[in-house]
Order: sequence, then C-alpha cells, then structure tokens
Amino acid sequence: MEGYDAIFVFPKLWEKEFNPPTQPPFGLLMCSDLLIREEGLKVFVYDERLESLGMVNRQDLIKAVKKSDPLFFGISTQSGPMIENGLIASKFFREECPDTPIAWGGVHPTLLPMQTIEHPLVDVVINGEGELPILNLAREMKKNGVRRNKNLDNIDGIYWKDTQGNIKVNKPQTPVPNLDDLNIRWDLVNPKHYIREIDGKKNLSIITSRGCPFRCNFCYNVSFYGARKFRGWSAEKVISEIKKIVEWGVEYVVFDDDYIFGDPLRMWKILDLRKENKMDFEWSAPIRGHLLRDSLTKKISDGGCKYVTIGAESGSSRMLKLMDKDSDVDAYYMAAKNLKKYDLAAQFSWIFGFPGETKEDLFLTLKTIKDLEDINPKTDHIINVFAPYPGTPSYDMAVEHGFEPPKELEGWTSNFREQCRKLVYVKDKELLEAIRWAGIFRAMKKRSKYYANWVQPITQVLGTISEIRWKHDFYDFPVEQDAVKMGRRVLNAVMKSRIRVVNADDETSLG
Ligand code: B12
Ligand code: SF4
Repeated sequence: MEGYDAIFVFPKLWEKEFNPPTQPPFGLLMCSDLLIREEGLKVFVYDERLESLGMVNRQDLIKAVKKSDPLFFGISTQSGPMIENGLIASKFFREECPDTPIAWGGVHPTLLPMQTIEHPLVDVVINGEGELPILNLAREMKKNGVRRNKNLDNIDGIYWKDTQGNIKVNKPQTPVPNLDDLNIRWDLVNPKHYIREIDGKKNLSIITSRGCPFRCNFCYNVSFYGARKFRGWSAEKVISEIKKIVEWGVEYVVFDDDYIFGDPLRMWKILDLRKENKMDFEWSAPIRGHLLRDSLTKKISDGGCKYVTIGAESGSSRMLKLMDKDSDVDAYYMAAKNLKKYDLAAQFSWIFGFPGETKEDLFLTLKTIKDLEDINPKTDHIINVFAPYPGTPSYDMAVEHGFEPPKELEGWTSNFREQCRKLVYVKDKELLEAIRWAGIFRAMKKRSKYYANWVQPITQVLGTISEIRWKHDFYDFPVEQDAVKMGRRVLNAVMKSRIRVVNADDETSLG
C-alpha cells in the first residue's frame, strides 16, 4: 500500500452506531477536493461511525498511518462525543508521527477555537470553512518540510502554536468565492455505505448550500457563516450532482442544507431543471413554517417533495421572540393544514428548556404539538432540550442564567441531550425530561421499522407507555426512561475504560 499525503478522521458520535448514517462526512469530502485537484495529494478519509457497523475496518486506518508520512492529520468534529473520539485518534497520530501537525476543524473548533487550540493534541485549528486554510497548510508543509509548530503566519483562518507553544491567531480567511468550484469527493468513501433503503426507496443526503438568511439565536450559523449569509451551488450544479447519485440507484434525496430555501429563486430553478431533465427523484428538506402557504406547498409537492422538516421550537409566541425566531405559532398551524392538503409528511422539532421558559410556555408547546397532530397525523415531533452551544447568542443568555460552560475541550464531550439536570436555569427539570423522553419513545415507535430488528420490539413497548403518558399528561414514575439511561451508562462506561487505556499510554489504543 502506498502512503497518503493527508489523513482525515470523522470520529464516531456514539460508542456504537445502530443504524448506518445517510450523510458522509461532507466537510472532509469537500476539503479534500482542492487538495486532490490543486496539489495532486493522496487523501485518506476514515469515517469512524461505520466501524461498529462492520463497514470499515480500523486496521485500515492504522495501516494507512503506519505506511504514510503525511503532511498533516485532520479531525472533524461537532460539539459532543466526537471530541473524545477525536482526541483518541489524535493521540495515536501523535505517537506514530510526533512531528506531523494535527489540525482540527468543524463546527466545534470554529465556535471555540481558543479552547480547542489550547489542547496539547491540537496543533492547528481551522476557523470556519476548511478548503482554503487546509490547502495552504498542505502547501506550506510540502514546500518547507513537515514540522509541527512551524511558522504558519501566512495562512488565513487558522489558530496555531509556535515552537514555544504560544498561541497565534491569524486573520480571518476569505471563503471560496464560488461554491461551484467545490465538489463532494464521493470517490474517497464508498457511497453505498450511506445509501439507505427507507419505505422501499433508496435515500441519500446531499448538501448544496452554506449559511442561512435567518438569525435564530441558538443556531451556529450566526457565528459560523455570519448572520443572514447564504450561498450555494448554482441550480445547474445541484442538478448535475444529483444526476451523479441517481446513477447509483438513489431515488430519494435528503437535502441536508441548513436552509435550502435561503435563495428561493435558486430553489425554483432546481425544481424547473428537475422537470426539464425529466428527473423523478423524490426529496425532503428543511423549510420555515411560514413559507408553507397553499401555493408554495403545492409547488414543492408537484416538484417531488415528500417530507419537510420544520424547526418550530416553541408553541409560545413569547419564547419564539426570545429566540429571535422571526416566526409565529400561527405559521405552524397553516403549515400543518397545507401539508395535509397536499399529502406531505413533516417533522416539527421543538426546543424545551430555553432560558426564561416557564411551565406555561412548556404546556403551550405541548398543546400545539397535540393540535398539529390532530390537524395532520402525518407529522412527527422531535423534542430537544436546549443545548447552549458556544458561540451563539443564546449561549450568552444561558451563561447569564447561571450555566457554567466546560473549561476544557474534553468537557464538551458529554452529550448535552443527556445533561438536562445540569442546566441550572431549567425549572421543572424532571417534568421536562419526562416529556422529552416520552416524545422520543413516541417518535421511535412511529419510526420503528427504521431500527435494527432487535430494537423494534423495545420501541413498541416504550412507545406504547409514552403514548398513554402523552394522552393523559401523566409524567410521574418514568421507569422506561431510567432503563434507557442505564443502557447508555453501560455504553459510556465502555467508552471511558477505552480512554483510560489510551491515557495509560497503551500503544494498541487505536486497535
Ligand atoms: C449532517 C449533520 C449531522 C449528522 C452528522 C454527519 C455529518 N456528516 O456531519 C448527524 C445526523 C449524525 C448529526 C447529528 C447531530 N447534530 Co448535526 N448536523 C449536520 C449538518 C446538517 C450538516 C453537516 C455537514 O455536513 N455540513 C456541511 C459541511 C460542508 O460543513 P462542515 O461539516 O461544517 O465542514 C466545513 C468546515 O466546518 C470545515 N471542516 C469541518 N471539519 C473539518 C476538519 C478539518 C481537518 C478541516 C481542515 C476542516 C474541517 O471545512 C468544511 C468545509 O468548509 C449540520 C448543519 C450544517 N449545515 O453544517 C448539523 C450540525 C453540525 N449538527 C448539530 C447538532 C446540534 C447535532 C445534534 C446534537 C442534533 C441533535 N439534537 O440530535 C446531533 C449530535 C451530534 C454529536 N456531535 O453528537 C449542530 C452542531 C452544533 C455544534 N456546536 O456542534 C449543527 C451545526 C446544526 C445546527 N444548525 O445547529 N448532524
Ligand atoms: S432558520 Fe434554521 S438554519 Fe436558519 S438560523 Fe434559524 S435554526 Fe439556523
């Protein structure tokens, strides 16, 4: 096996994945594009999520590292358990190639660049979009030899450490001006690993744009891409990329953009081109509730849309204002009616536990959910507990309300969704957790067929108990919740024991 010039890892999100993901690590596949086309580099992308599903083998990563003398290693991470897994991989890289820089990029390092670069296993932080900074890092290493802590003053958009360990903050980068110049390098993964058959149709995700014209104050967008900034592939490029995946048998495209309707004219052109090219792929996408007027709902339904996801957040107008949602609850009722009229299914997601939320707000949201289900039974409702992610305006609100953020990178590993009790400003914690779990189990029961065979009966039992709770607003004695948490704790304990092995300097840590 020949060596690689660049080795990237997309760490797993959980200790064990139960379902194959439908999204490849898009960020890494796009960063790799310029490395390959501009510099002719040989790139290895390892998606750790596929490991416990038996689709990739850790030995391949180990072999790749041992046989290579790369220009850098790269880790991509969101906030959450990916951080811990990213550190495990970084430790292995440091041991194998002590003088090769380890670069971290992605949402979390961008939102908290200083805390990330302070970690001894991180040499460079990519702040924001990665394509140009990582290309320039590769060029620098190629030109003057691979060395950790070498002078990187001339690379925009990074944080780095010099030979004395001083942290340097370079000026912000200018992102790639024309996104049409960037491709998703599907050739670096096996696309089949991400194609999932759901309801007899082959599904695959794609991302066609970046940013969002809205300003919801809990969303990473405001800090990552800049408030209200939206750009995307041209409609022609979107269609040609979809043609590519349709050739692999994909019949249903999941648009995983933050907000694909950010430029409505572009979206209409995509739908026109779909028609002109006689393409019949079906699709789902996120949309704002207020857009779903009669005419627009008809238009997307005629254009192949089958499912939309709506970040509804709250059934309380007061809370929506606090979140800068720029939307009102009426819009959700309108959306549910029009979606029913054109036979579209939808997922509404809700945030519980936002700073300042009262019990009254919480029950307003519950009532809204029940109303929407009555109007349109083809709606799923996902309840999330608000996670104060760094770098967002609502994070500052949470801190004002007494939230104590982790002081070190590792601290962000704990999955916030399990951390409701730690959110000091959340009143009625037990009630909120019980409602959230009931919501999760109900949704799982509805989507039972998407889970592994052995999980399905569990979802049926838990879902049935939750439906009874939901109907009668009875949330005491949450035994089913405790059982699931215990299962999670066992998995987490397995994970912790692995980390102890790593910390004890065991060379087989990655094996
Ligand atoms: C797909 C997706 C997922 C997938 C993950 C697979 C994947 N491929 O990322 C799944 C479904 C598993 C997932 C789960 C969750 N997600 Co998610 N997800 C996304 C989504 C929609 C797309 C990610 C993506 O591919 N983006 C497109 C690429 C091009 O952008 P990118 O990844 O940021 O990469 C660019 C740069 O960041 C950088 N870069 C990234 N990595 C690296 C590495 C190196 C070395 C370099 C040089 C550069 C670099 O360069 C890339 C190109 O410019 C984003 C929203 C978004 N549009 O980004 C949310 C998002 C990342 N998810 C988010 C959240 C909150 C979650 C969940 C907690 C949701 C939930 N409540 O369940 C969970 C749990 C995540 C966890 N860490 O445990 C938040 C992240 C907040 C945060 N602080 O991390 C986001 C931003 C959504 C949002 N609007 O809030 N998610
Ligand atoms: S509409 Fe969605 S993507 Fe846009 S800012 Fe609000 S939460 Fe973020």
